[in-house]
Amino acid sequence: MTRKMWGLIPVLDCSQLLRLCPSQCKPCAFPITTPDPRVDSPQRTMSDQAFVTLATNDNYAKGAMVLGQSLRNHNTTKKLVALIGPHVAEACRDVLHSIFDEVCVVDVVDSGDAAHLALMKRPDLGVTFTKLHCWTLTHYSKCVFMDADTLVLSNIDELFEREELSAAPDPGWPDCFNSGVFVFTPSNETHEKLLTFCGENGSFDGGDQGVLNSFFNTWATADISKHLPFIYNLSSIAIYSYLPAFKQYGHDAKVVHFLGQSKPWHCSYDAQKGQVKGHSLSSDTCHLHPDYLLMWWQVYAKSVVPLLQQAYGDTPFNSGFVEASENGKLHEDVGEQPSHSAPPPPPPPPPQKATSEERKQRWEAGQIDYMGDDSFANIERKLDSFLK
Ligand SMILES: [Mn+2]
Repeated sequence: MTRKMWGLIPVLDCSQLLRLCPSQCKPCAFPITTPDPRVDSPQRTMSDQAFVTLATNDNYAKGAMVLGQSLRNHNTTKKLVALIGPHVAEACRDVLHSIFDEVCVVDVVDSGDAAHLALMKRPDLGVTFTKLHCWTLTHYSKCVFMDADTLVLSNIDELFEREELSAAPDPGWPDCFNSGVFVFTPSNETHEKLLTFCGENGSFDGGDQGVLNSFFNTWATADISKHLPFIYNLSSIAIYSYLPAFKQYGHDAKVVHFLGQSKPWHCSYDAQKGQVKGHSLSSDTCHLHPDYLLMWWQVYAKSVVPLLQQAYGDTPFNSGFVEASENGKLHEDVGEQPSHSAPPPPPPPPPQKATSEERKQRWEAGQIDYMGDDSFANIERKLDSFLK
């Protein structure tokens, strides 16, 4: 099989291989780039390919709604599929149905199949097994998986020109790919292999990214065309670790990934002022880039909240909005504690005025003062003075 043959020369990409081929055998390389004949007609291609996301609870469902809406806003021609866990509320499912073409409930615990067997061996990997379920969407010829904490900033349908498994480097360990955005080919065979692999080897990071990197373990070296540019999975954490690069290339970003513990839905939003507020006055969410955070909330406020209001009817739900009450003060609509109309106060100051050396040491130890000295605005100002 041609596939196997190419597998023996893993360090070369397609164009390098083509250069090595004598002209008469050039057609041999075609299987790599020629699309499957079944997907020749554009009509067929449209229904044959899908963006897929996953929501295991109502919060991630909100993320999935914003992601789906952002794909629609940028006129994708692909189908949209949401995999959901059994605990997602009925009203959220209704909203997902109005944004996505297909909503599939995945209950690995109840499935009684190979996935369930694998889960019994590794109960810690429940969400991972749910995510791996995307490989069973065999009525699509190719899919792009996107985490529910991603946001699309422009049309990215060109990703479907890539082959399995294409993904962008992880900012923390760039020889691993980040599994928040990846191109894959649905296949029951691959799904079974992944489950077996998972049951036998577990995951080195406790999640799907560890499993997928161990399984697709030639990603870092075999084929550069499977390395998606970083702009298809720009994590807000990476912005701070290499800010000059962000200033240089950030405006090309196509997908933002709100990686890490704090998510956009942990904040609240003042719709009147169009401002995002940190959750419970913590500085936790401050590493999320303010512009992208605002974009997420704008999509959510404009397109998702009306659908949620319709779906929930008279039942109260947490919209995440802060509203002006009669006395003119702001309060969160279902929040436990009132938020202040003034911006959150900075964290307690360090014992004495930190010298530039001390600040550098703290930065390198990961103690970043997002609200104060190391705030985005301050770093930007400093950079601008260097780059002038
Ligand atoms: Mn994520």
